[in-house]
Amino acid sequence: MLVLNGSPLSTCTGRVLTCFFQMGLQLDKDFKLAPLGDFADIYKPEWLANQPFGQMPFLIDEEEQYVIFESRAIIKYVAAKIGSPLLPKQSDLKAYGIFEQACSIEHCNFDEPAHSIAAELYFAKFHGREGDVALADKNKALLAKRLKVYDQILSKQKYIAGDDLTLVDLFHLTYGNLNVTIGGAPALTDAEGHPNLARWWKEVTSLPGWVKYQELLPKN
Ligand SMILES: N[C@@H](CCC(=O)N[C@@H](CS)C(=O)NCC(=O)O)C(=O)O
Repeated sequence: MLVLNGSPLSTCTGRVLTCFFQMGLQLDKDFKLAPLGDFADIYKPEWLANQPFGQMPFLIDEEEQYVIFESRAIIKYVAAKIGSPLLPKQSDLKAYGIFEQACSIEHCNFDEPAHSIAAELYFAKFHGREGDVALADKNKALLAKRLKVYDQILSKQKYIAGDDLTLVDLFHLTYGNLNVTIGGAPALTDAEGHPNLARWWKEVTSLPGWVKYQELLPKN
């Protein structure tokens, strides 16, 4: 059994759940979710033994007696294990190369500012501090500039890694959605100013994996 340790409320655990569902994995049949008792659990020695940075999620593959952390690595590991077509094969050199390029784009050009905006405008209050609005504004401007490049890329291809949907498209969902909600990334839904980006965003937010993940979240 694959056991995912983390909270569905966390964006990184949500990224894994979204991709698991999109790959056709079923909760409690193909994998289990081991939710946290308390958020502070991630700082305890038992957690740190599996995720030494004190973050969620991590995955235990009981069959292989193997532990892996980092949401994107967990997803790629499981995709390779089950042979998901959402992960290009290394033998398809060009598809593999552009997929890895897209993974770096997502992590460095998208997630970095998107994460920082969310940290200031949303997560700060959970850590008992005021969000730094000036820092959020700086990152909003940076993300806006980068999303213009996304719009150009998506004018030439359907998805971030070419004309086929891959896992990297789904990697964007949790932080993208949170940023749409808090006003961090208006370009994602701006069909007039960013038609290609908005077309892509509309499509990826309609994917069954994302819809199924949303169903796990509290309604409000
Ligand atoms: N790059 C890691 C980031 C993990 C991460 O930052 N997780 C957050 C929840 S989304 C967390 O555990 N934060 C608690 C903390 O850093 O104190 C991944 O993708 O798994």
